[in-house]
Amino acid sequence: MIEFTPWPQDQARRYREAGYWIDQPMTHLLDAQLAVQPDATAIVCADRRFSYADLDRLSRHLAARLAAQGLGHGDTALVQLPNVAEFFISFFALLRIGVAPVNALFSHRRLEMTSYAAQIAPKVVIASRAHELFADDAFADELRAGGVRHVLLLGDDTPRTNLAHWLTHDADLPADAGPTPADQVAFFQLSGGSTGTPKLIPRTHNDYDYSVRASAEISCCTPATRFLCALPAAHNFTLSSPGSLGVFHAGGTVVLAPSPEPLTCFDLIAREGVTMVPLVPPAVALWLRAVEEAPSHRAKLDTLELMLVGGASFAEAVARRVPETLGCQLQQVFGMAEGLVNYTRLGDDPQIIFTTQGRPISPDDEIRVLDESGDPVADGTPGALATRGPYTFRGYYRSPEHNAKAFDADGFYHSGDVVVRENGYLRVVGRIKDQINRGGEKIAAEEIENLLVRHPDITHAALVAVEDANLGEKSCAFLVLRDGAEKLSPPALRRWLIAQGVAEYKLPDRFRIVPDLPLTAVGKIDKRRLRDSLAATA
Ligand code: J2J
Repeated sequence: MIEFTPWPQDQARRYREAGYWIDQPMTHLLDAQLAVQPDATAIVCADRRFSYADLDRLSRHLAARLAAQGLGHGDTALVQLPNVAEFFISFFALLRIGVAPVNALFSHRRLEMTSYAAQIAPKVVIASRAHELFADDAFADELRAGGVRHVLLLGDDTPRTNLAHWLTHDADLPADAGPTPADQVAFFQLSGGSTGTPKLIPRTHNDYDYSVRASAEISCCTPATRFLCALPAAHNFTLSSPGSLGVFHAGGTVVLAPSPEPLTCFDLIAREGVTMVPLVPPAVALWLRAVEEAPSHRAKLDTLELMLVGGASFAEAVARRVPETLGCQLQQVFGMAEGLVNYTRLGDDPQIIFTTQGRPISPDDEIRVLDESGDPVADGTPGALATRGPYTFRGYYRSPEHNAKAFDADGFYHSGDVVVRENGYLRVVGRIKDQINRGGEKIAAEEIENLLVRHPDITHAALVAVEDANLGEKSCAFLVLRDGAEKLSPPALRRWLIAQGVAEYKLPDRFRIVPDLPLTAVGKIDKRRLRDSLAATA
């Protein structure tokens, strides 16, 4: 069994009675489609099409082969795949035999992957030869030496380790293989984080499945939904809000795109009759610009009905251009891999849709907006968001110290967001967590600061957000150098950081060498002053 912090019994009972937790493993979502429309298309991946029956069959083949190797309940997997059908095949295969995956992003590199592996000690790693880490065998060998039993690689030449080989039929699933119980961990989500090591979020079948089913209803997914998955498929937004899983639940089709680059996406939308797409704000800006510069593109978007926008703050003026320029409805989403997801509803007044980030999925999502001393603020006043509910987790994986800070005595998770609540709707107006939101990609300041001070010439480092017209925010590293150190150039610093194996989106966009870092009255680094100093010199 994989450890996690359970919900208190009275709340778990309440969530069952209300019909949120249905005590079914998430694989039920595929089983249901297999029963009613096995031949409907579940996934379009470049020139390949997978029916629900294909998805079921291939995931069973992989599950059976892994089960034959002795993998099952209590085991974990580390998966790193781009937006390809094999991501979903692997996901369902692992769920089928009760192996809990961490789905790393394709942009993650050695540091992130080794941190995840160290935390979960995976028995199997599923990755791609197309990723630099797996282009040769060095990292796979390192993983094996660390206890990983199987490394399966998309695009490998050797049958034994080629993922494609593992998708072929070998034996049927053993009768005693099956998913973990629905109230246990199904898989781990990744936290955007604000701490030194990337944290993992255990998600149970019951809680995640509820968020998926309810989201599919809120976004009106149906068998006719054709969903463009252009953001990383593993991200909580793309996976569950309503995400590919919500679309599978409704019996629709997921069309995979390698990235949100507008021209490729527009062609796919036209070719596949895409109706729904989730995007982060900088991608929306690219799509708007592409259509404004070449209005003939607009015709390719004829079938597009709904664009979901979330992950980072979205300016009202840009929100208003979505229906005007792209000809589809807008739904704002404010969610987090830890749980709580808010949506504007499709029938909401346009003013609500353009100016708020929605209201919670569930009537049982409890929201508190708190002042600095932890007391509730009046509606309309900004405050820190705290929440608990039927799909908001109760603790990061094996992180008692951080959990003691992230949760209060009532089990409310403090997300670090500053929000304003009015009529039940939330607007995200700021942040108290030490994180940079670079166009939806989250960077934990502490992780990069810890890395920077490992440089022999750097004694202190502070990473802060800088406003950016395209990405919303970029990052700036303030550095104090060792006495007598040579001046470090930004390209040299970036090269050094890349050599440390950190994901590229986490590289500071700017560097400032300073004689010292300003401190607050209590002796913490005064990041506000650092940010202000940037604004003053911008
Ligand atoms: C401002 N900030 C937002 C929004 C998230 C759906 C949508 C997004 C995520 C996600 C997700 C925001 N406006 N509309 O998991 O299911 C910032 C907040 C939040 C953090 C969570 C989903 N939507 N944010 O972005 O775990 O700061 O999830 O706490 O990556 O993103 O980040 P993440």
